[in-house]
Amino acid sequence: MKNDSAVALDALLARAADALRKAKRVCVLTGAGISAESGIPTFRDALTGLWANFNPEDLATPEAFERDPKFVWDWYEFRRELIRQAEPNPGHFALAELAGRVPRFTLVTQNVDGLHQRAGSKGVLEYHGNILRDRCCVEQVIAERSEDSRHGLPRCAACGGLLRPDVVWFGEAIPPGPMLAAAAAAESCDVFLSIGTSSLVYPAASLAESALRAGATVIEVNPDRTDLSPAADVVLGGPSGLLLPRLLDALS
Ligand code: BJW
Ligand code: ZN
Repeated sequence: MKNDSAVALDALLARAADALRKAKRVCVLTGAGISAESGIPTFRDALTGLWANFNPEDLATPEAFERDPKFVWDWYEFRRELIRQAEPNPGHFALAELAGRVPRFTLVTQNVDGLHQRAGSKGVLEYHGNILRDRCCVEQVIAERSEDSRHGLPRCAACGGLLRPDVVWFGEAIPPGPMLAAAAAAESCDVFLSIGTSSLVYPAASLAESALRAGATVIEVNPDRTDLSPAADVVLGGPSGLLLPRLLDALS
């Protein structure tokens, strides 16, 4: 026999599935939590998070990079290696499958790890860039590394300028393409899913707020409560690698 909390979770999954069944447009926002079960640490976990021993301003800002590019690059190279060795988990695969089950589907990710694409998701809007690409600080374009930069700091093959990871740091603008497409999807969706994000970082966190204002059903998937939880219509409390496949099952 199922205990009370299992019955309550079944009822929440049924409500979420019902909203998805009726939806014409679905918008999904994912954060670091969806990749946690692939072995990639989240940012804000006090013990295991990527910033557990650092101040974010010492690592993820243009000022930090200007001050000490080697220190910042070392952190990114360490994370790139972790990401290259990681595999998408059932949460990523469930979202790739969900795309085929609803008429219009937009997947916005704050993650820079490319795991949604590796799970088969198409047209992913990379809100905070992609850690595996290099960008030239001089030309501001995606760039190849020069041959002779294997030992020191990575340099652009075309102009010799310093390279940086193609991600969005604090104080930097979101790339306009993903930003506009994500805003349009959030404002026009019937169902908005917020998965594995602490909902603390803006403007990404404002997407759920836009969806709420526009009258969408907002579903949150997260083992912990967030600032979004009180406003969400359905809160599925648990890991996305477990709950998203169950949501798909409830849909069929
Ligand atoms: C699980 C799980 C499991 C665990 N299953 N879940 C308005 C108000 C206040 C501040 C601002 C504002 N507007 C802008 C700001 C400033 C700033 C900001 O938001 N600061 C806040 C900290 C207050 N924003 C910016 O600076 C942004 N830029 C900007 O606004 O520019 C303006 C501008 C305009 C025009 C010209 C110039 C400028 C840029 C933000 C960039 C964020 N960048 C980072 C780093 C990316 C590169 C890298 O990876 O190194 O993005 S910071 C970091 O946070 C990363 C993430 O994408 C982002 C969000 O984190 P996320 O994904 O939510 O992770 P966590 O760790 O916080 O949460 C994980 C969650 O998963 C938890 O809830 C767990 O419970 C859960 N979980 N296991 C499901 N198995
Ligand atoms: Zn260059």
